[in-house]
Amino acid sequence: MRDAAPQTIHLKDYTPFGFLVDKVALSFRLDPQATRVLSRIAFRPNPEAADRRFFLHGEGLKLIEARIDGEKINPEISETGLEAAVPERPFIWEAEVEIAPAANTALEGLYLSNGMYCTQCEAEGFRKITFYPDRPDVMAPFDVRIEGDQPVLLSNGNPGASGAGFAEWSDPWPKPSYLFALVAGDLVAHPDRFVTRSGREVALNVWVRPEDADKCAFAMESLKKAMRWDEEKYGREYDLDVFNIVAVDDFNMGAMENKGLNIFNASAVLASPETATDANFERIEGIIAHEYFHNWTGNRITCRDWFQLCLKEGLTVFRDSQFTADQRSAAVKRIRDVTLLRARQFREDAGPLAHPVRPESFVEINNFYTATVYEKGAELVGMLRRLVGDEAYARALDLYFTRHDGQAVTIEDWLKAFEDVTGRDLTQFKRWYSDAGTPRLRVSEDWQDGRYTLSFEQFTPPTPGQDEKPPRVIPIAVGLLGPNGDEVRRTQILEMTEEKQSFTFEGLAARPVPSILRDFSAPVILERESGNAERAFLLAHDTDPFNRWQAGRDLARAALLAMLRTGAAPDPAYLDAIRMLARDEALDPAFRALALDLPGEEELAQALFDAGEIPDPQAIWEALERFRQTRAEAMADLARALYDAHQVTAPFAPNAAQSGARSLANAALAMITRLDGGALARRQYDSADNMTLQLGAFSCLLRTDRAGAATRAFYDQWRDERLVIDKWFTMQIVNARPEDAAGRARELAAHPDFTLKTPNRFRAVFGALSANQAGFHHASGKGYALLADWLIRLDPLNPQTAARMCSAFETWRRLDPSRQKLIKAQLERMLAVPGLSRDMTEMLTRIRAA
Ligand code: 0A1
Ligand code: ZN
Repeated sequence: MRDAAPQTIHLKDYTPFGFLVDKVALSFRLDPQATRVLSRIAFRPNPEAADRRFFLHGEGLKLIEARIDGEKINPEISETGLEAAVPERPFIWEAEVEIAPAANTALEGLYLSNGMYCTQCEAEGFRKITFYPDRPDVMAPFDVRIEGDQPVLLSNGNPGASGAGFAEWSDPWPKPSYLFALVAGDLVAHPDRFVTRSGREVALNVWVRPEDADKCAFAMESLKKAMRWDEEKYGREYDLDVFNIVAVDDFNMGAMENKGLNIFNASAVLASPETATDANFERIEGIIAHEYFHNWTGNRITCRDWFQLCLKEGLTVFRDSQFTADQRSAAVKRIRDVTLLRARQFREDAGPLAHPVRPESFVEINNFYTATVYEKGAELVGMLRRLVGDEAYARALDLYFTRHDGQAVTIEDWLKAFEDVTGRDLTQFKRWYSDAGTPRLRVSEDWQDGRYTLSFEQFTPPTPGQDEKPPRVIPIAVGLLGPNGDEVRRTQILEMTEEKQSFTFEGLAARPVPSILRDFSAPVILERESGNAERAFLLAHDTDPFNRWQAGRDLARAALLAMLRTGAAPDPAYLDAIRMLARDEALDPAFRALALDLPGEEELAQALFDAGEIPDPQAIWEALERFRQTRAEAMADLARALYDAHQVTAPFAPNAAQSGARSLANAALAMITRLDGGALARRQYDSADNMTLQLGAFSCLLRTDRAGAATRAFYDQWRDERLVIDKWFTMQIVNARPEDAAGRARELAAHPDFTLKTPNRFRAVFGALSANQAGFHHASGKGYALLADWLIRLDPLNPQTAARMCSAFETWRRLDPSRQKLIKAQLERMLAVPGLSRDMTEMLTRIRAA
């Protein structure tokens, strides 16, 4: 049976559930085809609720028996749940249901991954396990008993009795059902311990398949760092006797913060120097921290309803970014975050899928785990912190934690904590949560008699369902530099609240050069006419590392746009400036590597579109190629010197210093490969003792005539390491020439190692295809057709992952009529598939409506 007729859920319709839950007791008898789940739930009427209808969610469940206070009943069952008549007093609900984990390919609810039982309940997966009020504002303590012949049986909370074939768990902290978890399998532990600052001893474990036991140490170290950091920076301690992390191969997302039992996509936890890149290590550290931080921001204090998702996600992303900034380099982290925000969130905000950080309606909540909710949500927390200051931010968080511990709350509650601590009125700030779209900030300046005036004008383009956008509060961090490069005004936050507003600086000896939106103080698009001379000046002198990087980026972008518009050659101003920067030994190698990164195809396409032009993905790719080739030639000697100077001789460590050196060396290698045909890359490939260098060399070789041999060698070496084989799939497609990308993806989807069952593998091929912009948007339309074919195949098995990948089509309206027509045809074709999931239907309908 496929999904019921799609229904739109609205924020404004929220009502509390008619009953409170005092206790949940679950008992599982595991079996691949017929798992039995017994539930015993203590309900009592909710005095705050008007509606006493007793409806329990439930999907795909076979009800064996249901009882109220021991009396058998015959509830009315529909596709989405059941309804029963219940007493007007506390009562005990009991139900026994049967489910089939082996048949669950959607990876939501209880499923099997490589013979291991595991669960994913966020957002609405618990209803596929048993009948329950599956909504985040219903919180209860859970006791769980698992019966099965697997050696390891895990659930949330603290361990209780266990013996041959069974284990009991008890979670004293009231939690919503989306945080429930169960794992059963043949697993080994990588154990450790942590003593909290109040002296509580916590047993820590990373559970993996036996063959992965050597890839857990880094995750464990990251976990301990995160636990300490949350105590030191937020005063938050862990609250159970155990903390378990489990790695699973088949998982729709990165990881999940289930109380005391985090379940991770294997790619977000397993790492060894030979198999994981520096970027993988950094991602693992960040995700481990993210899930751990949810223990307070998400679990102890959770969301009233799914519209409030950003309450836990925006805040937790903000916290994990702070953590990474503290562990590594704050500047590098900020640059990476903003690059991602612009590539994903700005793109989302500018297209048919644009939605507010707190959406007002949805059909399928799984479609709203987006860059807007997560990344823009985190930016809003950062802006709040800037506006109130660090000290008030800390007090507001303390108030939020004490006031709402154990509750399911809203964005209003969150903002109220800030209002109460600071006395500020945050009504206008709240627009950031309700209004979609990226504000544009136009800047002009004036210099007269020692008075320097910056004038700003804000404007947010319309987004689906929202035409009018009143002005927002925008914290604009500004510093001023004097003509000799000295900073004459330190960073200050200009608080813009009007549509147009000016700020004047007095008493300056000479006309300054402004550094605007330092540290990217607000998620806006800055529109400013400034020349290359000024950009080069800021690149050389700005004290704000983010804006220094931005100046280089602006130079490159202006040069690339000029090439695209006039066929000009790459601008020598850029080449001079970048040579100087690359050579500057005072600068962190990681920063220099980031400065060598060019604006991506997405950024250039959107810039052209914003200027009223039609971006041609092929032309953009060609311009970037030409630019890279010219730059490689202009930097030939320097590239070799950089390469030699950044060879790491110390034993491998995935820390910021070594990974910075390796990324600069790999950036240099990419330039050198354009000139030496891959000779040096081949040497690096052969001698590499870690995946960062091996993969860096491999991706270079893929662009040379040594590609075939390298591809075979890489596969032969790594055929038994599934996470490395994912990279092998991806690399071949992202490095393919535009005309070859779809063909390569088609071949790889026919490879015996390809499977629809593992989202990582599906994304390794089709995520890579959509990342190869010129390849995906090849004028023939073959990229579009191929992706549509495979989404149609994936949808019946895993609608969630299929739906997420529809966003590859979200930019269609900015393309030329011919490509638009090709995409439209694929959208129609997919929408016409009988029984298409609610997930895909919602995504495709929204995209098509553009
Ligand atoms: N809450 C998790 C992400 C997550 C969301 C949904 C999932 O299944 C639909 C799985 C994980 C996080 O923020 O890490
Ligand atoms: Zn999260």
